Formats: sequence, C-alpha cells, structure tokens
Amino acid sequence: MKRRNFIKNAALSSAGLVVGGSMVGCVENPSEENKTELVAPTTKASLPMVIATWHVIDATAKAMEVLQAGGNALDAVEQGCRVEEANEKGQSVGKGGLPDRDGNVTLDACIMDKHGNCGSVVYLQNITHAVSVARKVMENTPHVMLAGEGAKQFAISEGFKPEDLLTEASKEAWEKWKVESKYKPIINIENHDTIGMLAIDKNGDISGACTTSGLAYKLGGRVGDSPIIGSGLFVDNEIGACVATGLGEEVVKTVGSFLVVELIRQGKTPQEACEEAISRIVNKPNSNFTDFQVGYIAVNKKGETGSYAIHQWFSMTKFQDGKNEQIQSDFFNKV
Ligand code: SD4
Repeated sequence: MKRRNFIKNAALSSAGLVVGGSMVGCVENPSEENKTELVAPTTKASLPMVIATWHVIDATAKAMEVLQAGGNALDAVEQGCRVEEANEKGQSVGKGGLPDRDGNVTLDACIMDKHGNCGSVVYLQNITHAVSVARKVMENTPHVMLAGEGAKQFAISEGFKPEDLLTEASKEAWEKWKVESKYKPIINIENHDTIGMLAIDKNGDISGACTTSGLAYKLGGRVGDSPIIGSGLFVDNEIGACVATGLGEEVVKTVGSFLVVELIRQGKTPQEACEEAISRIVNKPNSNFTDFQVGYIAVNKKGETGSYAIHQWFSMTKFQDGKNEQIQSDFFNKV
C-alpha cells in the first residue's frame, strides 16, 4: 500500500493529528472528519517533556502531571505506562492484551533510570502493571530481569494482586483467530499499541519504560524486544534515550535502542539516529521488511525528538511546551 493510503486509512484522533518533519508534503485533502493539522517541525525543545509510541495522550498527560508536580522522570514514565496497562481497550498492553496462541496473556516490560539502573519482567502472567513489577525488580532485587512464574511470585510478594487479564473482547478475537489462522502464528498481525515512553524532568534527567503483551497469538513462551534492555529500550542520561515498537525479533537482531542512543552520542540528531537504525534493518541482505513494522522514538539530552518506522503508518505522542499531541512519523517505504 502506498504511504498516502496508509494516511487516509489511519483512524485519527479527535485531538487532531499534528504532522511534523518530512511527512508534511504527503498529506492530501484531509476530510473534515479526519482533519489533519499541519504544523512546522518543532526545533525548540523545553523541559519537562515526555514522548510515547503511538496515540496515547492519556498516558502522556498522566506522565506530565507527575512531572509538573515536581516528580522525576522515572515516576513519570511508570505512571504514564500504567494508564495504558489498565486500559482494557488497548489490546497490546496489560489487561485486555491479546493472548498467545494458547489463550495465555503474557506480558513483557522494562524500565530504566537516570543512573543506568534497569529492571525487567518477561513472560509475566496475571499481573496488570508489569512496568511497576519491573521497577520493583530494579529497586528491590540484586537482579535486572525476572521471568515467568518467578516474576509473578515476586510481584505477589511485593503486594500486586493476581487477576485474569484475558478480557471477553480479547478472548473473542483469539477464538476467531484460531478458526481463521489454523493455529499458525503470523508475524505482525496485531494492531500495535505497545507503549514505550521517554521523559525528561525539570532537572534534565531522563528515564524510560516500555510495556506490552507482545505479538498477538505468538508461540507460548515467546518474548520480544520490549523487556530487553538495549533492544526495546535504552537510556543514557548523558546522551538521550530510545524506545522501540513493532516486530521485536527484528529490533533484537540489531539491538535497536542502544544503537539509536550510540548514534546520538556520535553526533546524530534523534531523527537521524532513528532513520539510521531503521536502515540497518531494511538494508540487510534478503530483508523481508515489507512484511513487518518496526518503529523507534528517541530524545536527546536537550529534549529534541525523532521518530521513524519501516513501511507503515507510525506516530508518537509528545507532551512538550504545554501541548499534548499526536505527531505522525515519517517512514521508510521503498515498496
Ligand atoms: C514485541 N515489540 O513483543 C513488541 C510488540 C509491539 O506494538 O511493539 N507491538 O515484539
């Protein structure tokens, strides 16, 4: 599908869509219903600020509320991600997430602070707020990552209440998939809304978090990029931070978020760094990039941001300078 058609087909929010960067010239005749506001790319950066993958204005609003009340970036990203984890309508995160092919909802999440400390949970079941469990791993254990039953028991010992995460809507979708797919996992089938969030607080300190139910109808036991420090998320408080969404296998193979931060360290803007990290994926020999999506969002120490994706429509939500808005990303589309 051509880029223009992705734009037309995308369901835009009532909050309006702000188009930045080089996509501006590509939007044509937006209807009244799908009204598109065109704005010049923002160059001025101010703090505090927060960005997140996809259209999650309630989550970024929560994070900004924390920042404006004097909270730090770590509290902001945790609280922001929790909004989407609790939102049962979001079928890629927390409660209501689409299950694996056997009907089990399994969550991956991680968090990273300004000191480079990190915590992560993989294959966590029955606990909605995986990002908060990841924070507890970081703060209350000598470890970085807990998996499966051990992660769940740790969460319970920390006071988290176990619950059934498979909602009726996700169960119905899974049952329909079972009939239609003949039980064969298909890559990149879900509507993405894994939330990855990066924030800079008023002191200029950066933190990040990422939380997901992973790929819909994945094989039991599958873990993606989102809880892998350096792949799904990386924060270097002296340089910047990056978080990924999309097909985790491809992000892991290129250690994507670490790569983006290292490219910023070498002098690239966050936008250039995201584009370079995407080019590492699409330029691999025999890359089948037209079959999947990967998207990165990144920020540097100054609060300048970038976002870029492969092949399909992508956006980030940015709360900065008093504006909480969805920003459409450019994407690689050599189809
Ligand atoms: C994963 N990266 O598990 C996640 C999926 C995702 O929006 O981002 N979905 O591979």
